[in-house]
Amino acid sequence: MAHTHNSSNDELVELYRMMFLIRRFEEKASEMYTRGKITGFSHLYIGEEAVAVGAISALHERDYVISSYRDHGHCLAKGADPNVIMAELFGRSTGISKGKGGSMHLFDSQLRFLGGYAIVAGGLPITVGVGMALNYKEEDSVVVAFFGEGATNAGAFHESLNVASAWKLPIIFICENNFFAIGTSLDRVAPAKELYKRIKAYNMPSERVDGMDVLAVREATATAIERARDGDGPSFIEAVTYRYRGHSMSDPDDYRTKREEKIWKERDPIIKLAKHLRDKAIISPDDLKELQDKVDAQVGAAVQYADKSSWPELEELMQDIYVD
Ligand SMILES: Cc1ncc(C[n+]2csc(CCOP(=O)(O)OP(=O)(O)O)c2C)c(N)n1
Repeated sequence: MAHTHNSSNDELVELYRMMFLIRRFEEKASEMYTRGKITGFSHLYIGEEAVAVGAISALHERDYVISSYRDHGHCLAKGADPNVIMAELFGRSTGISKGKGGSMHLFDSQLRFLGGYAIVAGGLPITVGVGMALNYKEEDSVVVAFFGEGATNAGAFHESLNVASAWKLPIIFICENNFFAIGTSLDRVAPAKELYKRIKAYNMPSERVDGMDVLAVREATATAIERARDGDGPSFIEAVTYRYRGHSMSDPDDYRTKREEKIWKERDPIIKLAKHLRDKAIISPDDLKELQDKVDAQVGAAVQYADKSSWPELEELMQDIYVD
């Protein structure tokens, strides 16, 4: 693995733990969906964990994160309690959005996790608004926006990048290029397939990184954050990755070959980091097993917590819609 010089052993173990937590959390959520405990839309992040964990690990607590509908991983990486995310997926009042948002609308302003947006590229103009507020208030925070490559063909994407660059807003745009927008491959809709090259037109730094390498993502994000904090404006990172599951729980995923899936799974970021930790004797096999067992117990407890939580009351239906 590349770039280990910037991370201490404890940090490496923490990167592993967080990716493993997201993977296990979503495997469990998928099981609960199949059992009818979770309903509605649900988009799993399995396979893409290194992007959220690498990028968010480079942030301070005071920094902001905005995601798309594929948001469980980003919210966990930003520090949300698995209990409240699972409760949200179950639609319970103890959920992070009081059970009224569901999978695509995780939100916690204190955590500085500002959604969860169901509209493709919908989070981007909001990210620009946050960036403007940060500059206006002269806050020393940055905002990171995550979105899929499908969003890069939306008008809102181009408007957002243009304004962000013209006004030197402290934003890191992270495109999770998993090559498919539902069943539409990037090849069919993009004349320029190396997305990061398109961004040169907005006069901001843009690069492509291996989104299956948590340390590569972390390092690229750290560089972009430094630039944003220095007042030099936004950056764009194209993280090349792959989702192992269908687009959403209702997608049969019949547009990709088994061979392609196998090739990507051989590059799994979690297995790769575990191997690195073991090979370099950063963690003993026993300690690794203990860490994994703890995560499994935590995910099991999240399901219990969600399942015994109450449903939102009918009176709550119209609450939290407008702010005074
Ligand atoms: C404006 C808009 N158009 C269409 C949709 C339906 N839709 C939901 S997800 C999606 C694909 C987006 O793919 P991508 O941006 O690559 O993200 P990924 O799902 O791969 O993470 C589409 C077309 C939508 N939610 N919003």
